[in-house]
Amino acid sequence: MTNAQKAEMAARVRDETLHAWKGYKQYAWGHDSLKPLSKQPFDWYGPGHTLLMTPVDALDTLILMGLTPQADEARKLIDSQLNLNQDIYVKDFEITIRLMGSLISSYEMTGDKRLLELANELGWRMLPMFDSPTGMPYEYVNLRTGTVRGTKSNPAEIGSLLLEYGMLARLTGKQEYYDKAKRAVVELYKRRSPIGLVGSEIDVETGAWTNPTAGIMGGIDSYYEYLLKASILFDDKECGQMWRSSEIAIDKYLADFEPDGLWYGQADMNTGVRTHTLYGSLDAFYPAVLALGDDLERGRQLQESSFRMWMIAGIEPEQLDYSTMKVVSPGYPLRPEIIESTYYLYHYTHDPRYLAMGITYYTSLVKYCRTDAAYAALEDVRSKVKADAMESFFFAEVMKYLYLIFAPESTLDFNAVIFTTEAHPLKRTLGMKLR
Ligand code: DMJ
Repeated sequence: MTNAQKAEMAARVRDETLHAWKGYKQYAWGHDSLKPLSKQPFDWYGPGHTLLMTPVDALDTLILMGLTPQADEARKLIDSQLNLNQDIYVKDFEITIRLMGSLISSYEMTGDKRLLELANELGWRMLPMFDSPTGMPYEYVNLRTGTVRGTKSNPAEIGSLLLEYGMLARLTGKQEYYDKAKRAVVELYKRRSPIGLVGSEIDVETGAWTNPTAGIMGGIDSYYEYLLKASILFDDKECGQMWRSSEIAIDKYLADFEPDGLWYGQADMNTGVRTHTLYGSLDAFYPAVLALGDDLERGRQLQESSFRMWMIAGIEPEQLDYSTMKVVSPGYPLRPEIIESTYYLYHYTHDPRYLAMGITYYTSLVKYCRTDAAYAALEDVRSKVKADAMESFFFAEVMKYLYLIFAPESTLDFNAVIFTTEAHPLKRTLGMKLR
């Protein structure tokens, strides 16, 4: 592709983002998200309890795309209306990655101090979640009272708070944020099996595993991602060591070399015996992690498998059994991971194959998910029947990564940031280091 062709693709992605944003604005302004088929607003925690999930999660994408009037209107709404003092039990993982991550990255991009104030308020309101006997967070915390719920959690939800809380510690000088999020990761890592794997569910009060299935799938995924990324963002040697030892166990027990290519399946965390051969849209984050962690060749191989998954139905299913190539979970909730990995691989290789993949994703999204109001998830990628949902990560991740594949590299200096698991870029250098 010539630079002019890439610029045209980037402009198309921006136009489609604007299309979806206009739908949100027209039908769901001031609410968490838009239901794109019924054109109704949706609030995660019930009517009257908005946390402005879409405008907050979308804000740094709007800024990066140069959609300045839209970014300004979103920022005004957030600055004046985001009310965190609500009697609701929120899921700490989702609120951290979607809200805190974007408030911090958007603060870094705009210098708007109100955004940092809100991130800090969210931080202290959620801090009681770490007050379990093990230091691993409960699953839910009440934003007004600080009371907690949910003793069963998983590695992703326990281990994917450190980038956001660590940056908040840096920006506010409150070391406690870093220490509590770091302790949660270390406590989880300490409970890995003798062969170095973690399971998919753990009791945060007793520290006992309640599901021993290991994998890189949803529920575990971003725990591994954050070990590597925290080691880079905070120059945290202990996280680096935890990542390297985990990567060895992942390679040994979860990687699966089939005749048609490389996949990652599931195994018992204690024995390493293969239990399932499932791979899905969430697993497709891993090529990006491999590339960032210097295993570009393996990242490229796995990306080919992810792309094969996408091509089965012309848009990816939530899960397939790679031993039979049968779809076992047919939905497509507008997931971004495969696009994220494509962006990383294009950045590192400049191989036009990844631009071609980007065009394929764009074409499929427009063909199967676009509605007159916005973009919709799919109930079933085989029938292409739509679902009445548009998650905020459509703005935060899908459109951002798609745009960055084609936009000039000067749009965002890849090497100057670490992307959170929700695609919020955090600045790598602040001239100040935590221990
Ligand atoms: C996002 O909220 C994040 O990427 C998370 O790590 C996994 N799930 C969604 C996107 O699929």
